[in-house]
Amino acid sequence: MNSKLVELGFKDEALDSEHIRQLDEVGYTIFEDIIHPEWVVGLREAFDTVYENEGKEAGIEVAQMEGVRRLADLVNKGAVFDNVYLEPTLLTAVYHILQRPFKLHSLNGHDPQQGSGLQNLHADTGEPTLVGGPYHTVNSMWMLDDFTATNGATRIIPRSHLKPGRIVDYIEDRKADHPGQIHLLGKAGSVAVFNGSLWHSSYANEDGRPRRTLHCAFIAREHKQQTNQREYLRPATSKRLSPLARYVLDVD
Ligand SMILES: O=C(O)CCC(=O)C(=O)O
Repeated sequence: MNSKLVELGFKDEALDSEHIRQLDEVGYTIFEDIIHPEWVVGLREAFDTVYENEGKEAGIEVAQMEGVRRLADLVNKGAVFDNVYLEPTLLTAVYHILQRPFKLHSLNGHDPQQGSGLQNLHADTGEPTLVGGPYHTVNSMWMLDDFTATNGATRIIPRSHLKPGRIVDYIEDRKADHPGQIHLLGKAGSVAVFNGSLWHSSYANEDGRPRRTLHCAFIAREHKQQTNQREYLRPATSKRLSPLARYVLDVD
């Protein structure tokens, strides 16, 4: 584990061998019941409140998408989000993949509406993939609602983090269904974690049921964050951050 995290009081969680195998060989795993039911309720309420308050501006710090309720910079949008990017199992899995110091890349929200949500398959890492690493990013999907086959659950291509180069070297039409794709299905309260080199995308929500998620992404410390937390840090957030949180956010 990253010695700086440990020095700041972080205690890693032992990951069981099946989660480790999935992360290494398939590129993703799902941790069930990570988000306590009361926290799920609090996160859902905060998601809806931030979206309502921000209106047309929602998500603007990172990206907006037609037909998707997007949110961004959730680090500064409520204390209820503080423990998302410090969740011990998640941080342990992130270190397992990256094998070096890392920081938050961004904390965003994503809820595709009925008939919308289909994205191009993509990797989150700008760098071409080298088989066996080093890898550069890790993403996690915090399921605030059940992720089902019909509400736009994230699609992924298992083992694509083992393909050298870039996705565009392999796929021309990245919106089209891929023969190897599967969906990240899970109950509200689960967190899916995947290697940022794994090809994935949001998918069309057919039944219109809510599919609120938080994207909590991390990046190796030598790279730039998607959201520059130093630039965006609000005084109210700064006041309540622990030294560990400040390090993970890289705000000092
Ligand atoms: O929310 C999802 O299903 C994935 C979204 C995604 O990959 C993105 O917005 O870049």
